[in-house]
Amino acid sequence: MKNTIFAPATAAGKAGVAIVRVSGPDATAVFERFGVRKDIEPRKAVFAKLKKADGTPIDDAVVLYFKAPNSFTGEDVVELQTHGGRAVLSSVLAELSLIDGFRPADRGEFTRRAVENGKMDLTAAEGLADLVDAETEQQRKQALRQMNGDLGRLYDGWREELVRLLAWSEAYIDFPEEEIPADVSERIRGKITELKAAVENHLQNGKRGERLRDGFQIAIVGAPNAGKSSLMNRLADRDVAIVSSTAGTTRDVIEVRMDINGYPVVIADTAGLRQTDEVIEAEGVRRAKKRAKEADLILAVYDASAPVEDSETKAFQGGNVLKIMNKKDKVSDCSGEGLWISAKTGEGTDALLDRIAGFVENALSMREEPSLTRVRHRQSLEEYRDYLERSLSAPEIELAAEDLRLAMRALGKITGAVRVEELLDIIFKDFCIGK
Ligand SMILES: Nc1nc2c(ncn2[C@@H]2O[C@H](COP(=O)(O)OP(=O)(O)O)[C@@H](O)[C@H]2O)c(=O)[nH]1
Ligand SMILES: [Mg+2]
Repeated sequence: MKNTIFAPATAAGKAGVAIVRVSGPDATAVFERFGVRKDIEPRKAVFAKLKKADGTPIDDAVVLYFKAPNSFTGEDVVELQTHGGRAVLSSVLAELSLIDGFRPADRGEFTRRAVENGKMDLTAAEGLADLVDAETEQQRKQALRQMNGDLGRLYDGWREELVRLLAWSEAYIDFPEEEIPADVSERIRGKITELKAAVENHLQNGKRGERLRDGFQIAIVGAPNAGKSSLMNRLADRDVAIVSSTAGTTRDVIEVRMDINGYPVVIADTAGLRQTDEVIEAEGVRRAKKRAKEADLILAVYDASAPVEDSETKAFQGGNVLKIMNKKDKVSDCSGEGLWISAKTGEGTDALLDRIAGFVENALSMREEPSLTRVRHRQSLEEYRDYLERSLSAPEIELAAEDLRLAMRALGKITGAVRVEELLDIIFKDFCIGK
């Protein structure tokens, strides 16, 4: 018999109302324990005076009952909405832990039960976790979409197609001479080729979903004293990095998270690029270069007033590099190539922000088809694609069919149709308690 689990569903701390959620076969034992009348109708808010077993009052509360299977977890669920004081909450939790078969919920356990009871697939559960974590508007939209099953439906569609292809293959294997059209093997191959093209396309635009979850990465690079830290502070609108005329001040990578038009952006200020014998600074330069290599967008900052050419920064070229001429206020001729700004006065930084927003939007904006959002999706999808590919070059139809079965398994791992317990443990560890 399964335990009945309980946990606060609201964040810890003082608040107007706190919600404690109980789910499991014995959830309705709560009524008796707290001296609430037992004939509570499902889905109806009921006012109740919660009492301890010895009859002393705990708090006035609103009680909600969701009868299985019509609840979030698919089990009997009881919600106690009490006042949000710490003492009230700990008193309710202490009382719950005394009920037979009751125990505190693990991280994500409510959602895990919902998945196990077929209330949602794994991608939807992940979408729900992302929705709780969403910090920007676009992250929220993507998470909501995934929670509502868009991604799961896409993969289910592919799975159904595979089931059909497998059935055809098997008929072909079992009755090679009977009334199966001669071109069936060609038709199967054609369909597999289509599926493969679809997943390849999906994998390509997939980085967008992962980036929207983790943030678009921008690295500010340039020579010492070019004004990188000043620019970082300008963009973040606060003093995050130390600005100084002493070259080599910034040594480690300093990050700020920003919301640009609803998109999450991580801006990194880095150590100035120059040859140096100083060990710590050299490490800083190494980290700066590494960060730039991983970035989605590089802001290459030049000191427009400097008399010498900056060849280290010039090494950064390409479609994801924005050339920025800083210290505009110090020079009279601003006609050269690049975006001219003054990190000191703020001139030109609005235009720069617009340019950045353009890059971010182009990289992260939502497409018609939902995007994969996690490395684990990518890994399974690559596996799936490889099996499709292998089945196309299989020497016999029996082997091709086996590859299709393996491809189906790889897809099933993403949605949870194929259950891998360790995988579930990893996924739900990222959840909060009470979700
Ligand atoms: N006149 C002027 N000085 C600037 C500008 N941006 C930065 N500085 C100055 O240049 C020096 C180095 O700035 P900092 O941001 O620390 O450069 P970093 O080494 O590239 O991070 C400081 O003295 C800043 O005040 C600017 O746009 N105009
Ligand atoms: Mg600096």
